[in-house]
Amino acid sequence: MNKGPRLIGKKLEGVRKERVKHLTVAEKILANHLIEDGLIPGKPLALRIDQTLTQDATGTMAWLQFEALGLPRVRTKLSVSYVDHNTLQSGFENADDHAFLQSMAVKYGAIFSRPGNGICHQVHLESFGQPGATLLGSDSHTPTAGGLGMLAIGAGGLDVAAAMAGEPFHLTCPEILRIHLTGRLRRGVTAKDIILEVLRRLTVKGGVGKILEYAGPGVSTLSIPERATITNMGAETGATTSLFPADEVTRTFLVYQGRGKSFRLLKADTKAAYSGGEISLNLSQLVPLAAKPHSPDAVVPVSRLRGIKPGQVVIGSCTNSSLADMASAAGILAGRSIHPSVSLVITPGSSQVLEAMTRNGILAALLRAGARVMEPACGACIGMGQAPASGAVSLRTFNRNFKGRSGTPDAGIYLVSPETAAAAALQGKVIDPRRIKQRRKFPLPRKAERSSSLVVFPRSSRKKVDIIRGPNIRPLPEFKPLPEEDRGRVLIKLGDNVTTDDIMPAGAKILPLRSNIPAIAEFVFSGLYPDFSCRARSRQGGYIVGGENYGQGSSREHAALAPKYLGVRAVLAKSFARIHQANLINFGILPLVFRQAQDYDRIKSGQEIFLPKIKQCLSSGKNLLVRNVSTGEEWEMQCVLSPRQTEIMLAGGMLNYLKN
Ligand code: MIC
Ligand code: SF4
Repeated sequence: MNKGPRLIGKKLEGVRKERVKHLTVAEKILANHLIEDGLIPGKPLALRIDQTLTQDATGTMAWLQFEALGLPRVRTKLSVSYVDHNTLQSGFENADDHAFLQSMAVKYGAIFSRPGNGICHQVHLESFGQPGATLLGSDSHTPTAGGLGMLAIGAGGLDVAAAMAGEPFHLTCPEILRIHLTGRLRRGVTAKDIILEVLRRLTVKGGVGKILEYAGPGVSTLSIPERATITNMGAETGATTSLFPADEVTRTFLVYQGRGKSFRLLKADTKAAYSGGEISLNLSQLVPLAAKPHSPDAVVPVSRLRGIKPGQVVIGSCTNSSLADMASAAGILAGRSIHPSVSLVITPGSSQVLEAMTRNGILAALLRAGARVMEPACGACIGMGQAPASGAVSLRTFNRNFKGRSGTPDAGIYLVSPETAAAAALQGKVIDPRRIKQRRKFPLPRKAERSSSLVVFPRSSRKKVDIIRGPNIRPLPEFKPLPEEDRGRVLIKLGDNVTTDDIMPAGAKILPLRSNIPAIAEFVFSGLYPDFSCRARSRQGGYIVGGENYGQGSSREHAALAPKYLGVRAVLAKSFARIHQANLINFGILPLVFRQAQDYDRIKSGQEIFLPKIKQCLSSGKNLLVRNVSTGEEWEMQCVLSPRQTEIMLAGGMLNYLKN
């Protein structure tokens, strides 16, 4: 394996002189934003954050947390608060959240993107992303902006609140994996197939601890929306982020968006070394791919699914909702009608995309073909409407197909490109989209229309702003510092790759409770174990046991905060997903890692566990002793914390730590 720079010294000056000719794109941005510590893969890193992004489902908590820090204004160069997840207003809750978030943005100097303006990642790409800058977002698909050459990282709401307060973002320094692209995509093969191929090779945990940096001659053949599809869904590998260089294609996109001034050329140095190794991918050899239910890495060629009959096809989500995506679907569907057994749902990514679709005939072509067109929002991707029929197959251009996420527990969700989706909608069965030869070409505008009617910019005057706090906005729960020792029952024992959707399901019924922790806590693990919250309450909390990659998927801190509210004090797992592990620490839940597989086998659900000398072990960096009181067995577990994380744990969570 190609070992990259082990150390970029503590002093940035030293870095610049010594290594300036041999840096990767990611290293260049990291080096420009380092606050302290060196760039040593696996070691702690503190980064200056230029921009933040919050969305409504994670944002209400993030903004409550920011408010609790008592600052008069955000301290970033730019912070945007989006409303895109909870837009289905079937009760007062979501509307309450929207009003709260708008008043918070006005009061604290953030830009507010109103419901209907679009999905945060698509809008951020169009309107705010900047090559070479850093972006921290309370959504796991924040790396979408990496398509523009921005170092964009997903995190829990509390980390984003801290960044809005001007605090650095702390993370473990990732390795950099180079993905070397050669060749050019053939007709009918798309950027979605590139990222599905990356997922097939890396799996849902192959990116953990890494930045995926794209390079090679294939890069210049990809447009920005295509690059953004790839960096968006790189999140499914568990990667810290994904990143493209900023080149002439980037400049053209920014000029198209009327933001040419934001451009800055950014490329890796020829002799740059990649600490995480290299993968080569010849775009010319790719074929249309699909991820089968229920994991984004269950990837097979579309040709192997031939004949499967979907009841539903959905084109949209932050992965594939650009104008080009809409145009390619319309190209297949124009002048034709969808199959009578298919419901076709289209969700454009932003109001800019939707407006352009109305101008150049795409919208008319899709409507005439039989599409149901939704407002620009997350929608079906997060189970906010459009749940498929019982046992149905749904083909979606999304990034996640976890069981039950669609709102229908026994539906089978396949993740595909817009081309594959449109072809299936037409035929009523899965076919290789390359078989559709006749396509209509829609002219794309030379310049994007940038309406700002749905964007509220901060006021310059300091007029008093009242925060609108409807009954759905509940105060933040408070938590006590860590105890010296702890005893409790194992509430649940789980296998590998447990998702945050498993822990804290979303969907139209539960999402509106994101601002109300006592209410949402009732739904922890409700999809898999409906009695979990009762069990946790009756046992005054306890422990969760998990396998590998516990907490993969979303950045939702509710997957830590709600279990914490139910009294969960430690999660014992074989390994953790990055964002979830940080969220556990932020809310004072111990993330304990099994040192050997057989220790996992020593625990059963319901058994009693004792953890002695917790504080002492954490403070001295020692392993924690775990005693299974029910069997008398003892073993040690790791709790790998940076010195700062140790202080956060001891304080009982990040908010206590920051307030102190
Ligand atoms: C998701 O795609 O799972 C979400 C919903 O966007 C989450 C954020 C959330 O749970 O609010 C994410 O990706 O972080
Ligand atoms: Fe929204 Fe889906 Fe993207 Fe999450 S993955 S931000 S729910 S569109």
